[in-house]
Amino acid sequence: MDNPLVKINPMTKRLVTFPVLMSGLFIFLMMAFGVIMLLNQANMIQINMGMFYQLMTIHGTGMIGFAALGAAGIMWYFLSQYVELNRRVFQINLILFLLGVVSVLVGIFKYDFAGGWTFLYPLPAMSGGMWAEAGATLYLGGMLLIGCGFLLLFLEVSRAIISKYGSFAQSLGWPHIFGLRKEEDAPPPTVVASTMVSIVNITALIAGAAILVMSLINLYNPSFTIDPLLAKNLIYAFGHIFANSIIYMGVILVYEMLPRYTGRPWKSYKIFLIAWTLSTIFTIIIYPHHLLMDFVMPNWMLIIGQVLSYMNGLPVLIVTAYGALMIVYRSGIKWDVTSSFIMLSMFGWVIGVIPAIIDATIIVNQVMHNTQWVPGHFHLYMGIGATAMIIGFMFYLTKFDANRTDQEIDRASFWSFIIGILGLSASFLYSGQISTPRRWAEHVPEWIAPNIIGVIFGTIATLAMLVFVFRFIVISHKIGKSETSFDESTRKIS
Ligand code: HEM
Ligand SMILES: [Cu+2]
Repeated sequence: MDNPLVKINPMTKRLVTFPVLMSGLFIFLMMAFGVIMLLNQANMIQINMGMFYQLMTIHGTGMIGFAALGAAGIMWYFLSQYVELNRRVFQINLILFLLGVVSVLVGIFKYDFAGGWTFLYPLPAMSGGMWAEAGATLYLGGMLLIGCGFLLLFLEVSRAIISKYGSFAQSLGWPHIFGLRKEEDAPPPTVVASTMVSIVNITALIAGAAILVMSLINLYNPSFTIDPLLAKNLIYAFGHIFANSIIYMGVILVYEMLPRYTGRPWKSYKIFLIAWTLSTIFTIIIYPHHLLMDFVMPNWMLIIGQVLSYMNGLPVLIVTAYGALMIVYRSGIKWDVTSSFIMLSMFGWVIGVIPAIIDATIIVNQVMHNTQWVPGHFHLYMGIGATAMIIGFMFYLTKFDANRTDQEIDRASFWSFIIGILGLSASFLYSGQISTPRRWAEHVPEWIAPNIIGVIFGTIATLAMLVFVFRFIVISHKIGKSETSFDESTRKIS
C-alpha cells in the first residue's frame, strides 16, 4: 500500500520532487536577499544602490516564479489521479523554466538589469545608463522562456481535462450548478481548481508574452513604440493573475489532504462550484486595481477594479476557509507538521486578504499606494498563505512518500516561520502607516525603526525556511521508493 488513499504513480512522485526542491531552495535564497534589502534600508549595511534594485528585481521575480513552480507541482501531482497528463510537458516546462532563470540571473547580476519584475515600459530601454540592452534582453528573454514553458504546461492541463470531461463548462461543474446533473457526480475540487487556473493563466501568459515581445522589439528598434497605458495594462493583467494563481494551485493540497486527515469527504457542492466560477471571472478582470492612480484609465475599469476586488478571492476563500473549519471541527484530526501547514495557509490567506481589500479602495489607495502597506499585505498571504502550502507539500511528500517522521525541530521551525512572517509583515504595514514609500533603497532616519524589526523577524523566517529545505533535501531521494503505512480500517491518517 502506498500513499493514504492517494493513488499516484511513483514516477509522478519523483517527477515533482526536483521542482519542489528547487522551489524551496530558491524561496530560501530570495528570503535571504530580502533580509539584505532590509539591512540596507535599516542602514545597518551599505550596498551599492544599483545592487539594491538588482536584489529587488530578483526577489520579486524569483519569489513569484519559484512559488508558481512549486504550486504547479502540487496541481500536477494531485490532478494526475483524475486525468491522463503527459509528463514530457512537465519536463519541458522545467527545462524552459531553468533556462529562463539562468537568463534572468545573468541579465540582473552580470549585466546589471534592475528594472523590477514590472519591467514597466519604456524603462527596460531607458535605464539612464544603469544597464545596457544586453541586461534588458536577457531579463525580458528569460521571462519569455519561463512564460512559454508555463503556457505549454497549462495547455497540457487543459487538454487532459477537456479530453476527460468534454469541456471547461463541464469541469467547472456548470451542469451541476444549473441542476442538470446530480451534485454527487460533480467534478472533484482538484479538477475544478485546475480548470480555473488553466483559464486564468493562459490568459495571463498570453498577455505577458505579448508585452514582453513588444518590449524586446522596442529595445532594438526605438521607433517601434507602444502605448504606455496599454503596456501597463498588459503587464499588470499578467502579473496580477499569475501571482494570484499560486494560491489557487496550492489550495489543491487543502482539498486533497484535509479529507484524508479527517476521514470526511470534501465534495464539490453547488456553492463551491459557483464560488470557483465567480473567482475565475473576477481574477481576470480586477487587475485594474493596480492602476487606480492612473487617472487616464477609463473610470468604469477602475470602478470594476475596486468593486470586484472586494469580491475577487472572497468566494473561493470563504468556501475554502469555512469548508476547512467544518471538516476539521470535532474530527479528531491529527496535527502533524503537514496538516498544521495546511491550516496555517488558510489562516494566512484570510488575514492577508484584509489589508489587500482595504488597499483596493480608491480613496485609501490614493494615500497608501506605493507605500510599504502594499508589501505588508502581500508578504502576509504570500508568506504564510502560498508559501505555507508549498512547505506543507514538502512535508507531505517526505512523510507519505518517503516515511519521514516529524521531529521537534520541525515543530520549532513551524512556529518560528509563523512568528517571523507575522513580524515581518507587521513591520511593513507599520512602515506603510507612517508613509514610508516602497521600493526606495535609502530610508531617512524616521523610517528606520520598523526596518530593524523587519530584519530580526525576516531572519527568523529565513532560518526556519533553511530548516524546511534541509529536511526535505536529505530525505527527498527516497520519494516514490518506499511504502507508507495507513490505517485502512478508519480510512484516515492516524
Ligand atoms: C524573510 C522573508 C522576506 C523578506 C525579509 C522580504 C523582504 C522584502 C523587501 C525588503 C522588499 C522590498 C520592499 C520595498 O519596496 O522597499 C520585498 C519585496 C517583495 N517581496 Fe519579499 N521578503 C520576504 C519574503 C517574501 C516572500 C515569501 C514572497 C513571495 C512568495 C515575497 C515577495 C516579494 C515581492 C513580490 C516583492 C515586490 C518587489 C517589488 O516591489 O518589485 N517576499 N521583500
Ligand atoms: Cu492584483
